[in-house]
Amino acid sequence: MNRIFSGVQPTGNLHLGNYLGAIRNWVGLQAEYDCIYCIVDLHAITVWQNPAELRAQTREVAAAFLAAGIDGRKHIIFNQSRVPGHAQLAWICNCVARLGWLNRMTQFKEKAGKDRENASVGLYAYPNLMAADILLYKATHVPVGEDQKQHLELARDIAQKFNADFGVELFPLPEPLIFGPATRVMSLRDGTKKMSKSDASDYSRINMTDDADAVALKIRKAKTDPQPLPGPECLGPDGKVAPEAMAARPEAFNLLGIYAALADKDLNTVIGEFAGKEFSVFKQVLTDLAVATLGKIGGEMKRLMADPAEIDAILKDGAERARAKSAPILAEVEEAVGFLRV
Ligand code: AQP
Repeated sequence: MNRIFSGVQPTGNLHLGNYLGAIRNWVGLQAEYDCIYCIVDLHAITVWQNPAELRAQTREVAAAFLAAGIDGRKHIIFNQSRVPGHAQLAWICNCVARLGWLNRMTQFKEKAGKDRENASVGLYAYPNLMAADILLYKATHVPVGEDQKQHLELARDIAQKFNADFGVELFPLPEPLIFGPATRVMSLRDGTKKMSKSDASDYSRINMTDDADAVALKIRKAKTDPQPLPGPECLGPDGKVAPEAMAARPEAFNLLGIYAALADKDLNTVIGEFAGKEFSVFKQVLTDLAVATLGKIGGEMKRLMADPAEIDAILKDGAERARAKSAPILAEVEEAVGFLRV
């Protein structure tokens, strides 16, 4: 059976982008794949995390997985630091990957910003750890948002170079799985920036645990423009929204994209449905749909987090099974590299 690996960082404020761009899609993959869903706490500490909050945030992500419908008994849910193989294989990936490859990673440039010299070495080497996460289980498919495509390419390059350097066919080349209309959910305050956990403004995102009033308020305050909603005239000859139309009204298309994803409809259908309508009307419909979808999940997350015993048991069991699955693969890697294993 093909195997999925994917992860979410426990960096707090899980939001609609994490849900529509990742977690929701992962739920649907369970029927077809052997799934390993990881709370990547080693990745999280590449930027400063308050230790007490990190623990709570780790449980929050586990709660989101479970509440969204991931089956932690049939598949695997665990936190990365419980399986030392991730760090061990990451070191080997550090020695396989080339500096030039990492220098091209756009996410490091964005996250390190102008203060590059002060960024952690971990943030720079982050893509190598991500490669190790995937390769440690010989995952064949990785569901990723647009923003992670470059890192997955790097994981493929590392797998290929490892196989070539050591003359083995050890790692399969992992394939990306990219999903529908809400692959990239943008900030509610600025349609050109992605919705993000670390945005200073809570009004930029809808959190998975926001209650109905908070969701309504954030959608009401979401940035728009003075024109009514766009219609089919915004579509280009290829039937997709023309790039100029998108660039001219990023907030409008972001909200339409969110609606399409929540309603499980094609973006063009949604554009046809709301063509020429006022934002006030559309925002009310969007609010009702967002509350109906997220309300149930957020409620279940709060229930699980109130008594973490259930979450902790799932994580403990998941980590044990992840260690068991990864151990023979790590042994094969060590054998290929030439580590003496007495
Ligand atoms: N805005 C988004 N739209 C669609 N998908 C998104 N993802 C994140 N933001 C969006 C997807 O969620 C998964 C988990 O992301 P992550 O925890 O690894 O961190 P990230 O991509 O760095 O997410 P954030 O929310 O922007 O966190 P910060 O602010 O900490 O950097 C991934 O599959 C990601 O694609």
